[in-house]
Amino acid sequence: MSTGNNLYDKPECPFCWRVRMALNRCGVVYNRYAYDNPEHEQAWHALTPNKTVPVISFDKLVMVDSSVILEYLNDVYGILLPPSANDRADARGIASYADVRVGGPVRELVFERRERPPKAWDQEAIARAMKTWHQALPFLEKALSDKDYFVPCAGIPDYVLASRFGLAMAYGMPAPQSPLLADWFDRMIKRSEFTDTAPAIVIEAVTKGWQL
Ligand SMILES: N[C@@H](CCC(=O)N[C@@H](CS)C(=O)NCC(=O)O)C(=O)O
Repeated sequence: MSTGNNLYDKPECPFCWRVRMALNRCGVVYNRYAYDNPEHEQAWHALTPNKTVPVISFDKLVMVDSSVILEYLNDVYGILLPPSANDRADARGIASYADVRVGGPVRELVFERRERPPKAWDQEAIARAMKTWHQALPFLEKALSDKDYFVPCAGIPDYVLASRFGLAMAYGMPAPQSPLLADWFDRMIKRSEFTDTAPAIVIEAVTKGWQL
């Protein structure tokens, strides 16, 4: 294991990707290791009681949960959440909703389609995921309202939702039936912290755009 800042991750994990976006935005330089690379697996394993990714070590400080890492980065750099306690509470509520209500159906779709031939897909499960996805979006549309981002200049809730939207797009979730959210995502995909850190499958999907 190298000294300094080390991130153990896997490219397509939405929890890892949001952390990469935040690290990029905060200008943190780090070594990135695939957690299942035999050269690094032992170091990763020794650091985490959870045996999940992302795991980050900033010298002696080790963090094993993406929410903890994001909050820490905001504590240090102060640019990922708004300054007022009330606005931060709103932002955390949006991030939590996005993870559960949008993340759930996207995860279901990804698990159904990833590395499986279309013949093996459970079409009922896919239809259910797509329905739940559409049902989850109006709350977020209302929360975004006329703002460009969920927090000024984009931050934690934007990265949490963008990690879910990016994978949704890559795995063929239908386009959001919300011009406000579609415009928000268009803004997100132009940001360097998104393009510099997105999984290859998302970059490929972004060049094609949402399929209807
Ligand atoms: N609450 C954790 C969840 C992390 C998580 O579930 N990561 C998944 C990958 S997306 C994982 O490591 N699963 C175990 C594995 O892939 O072996 C966090 O936010 O960091």
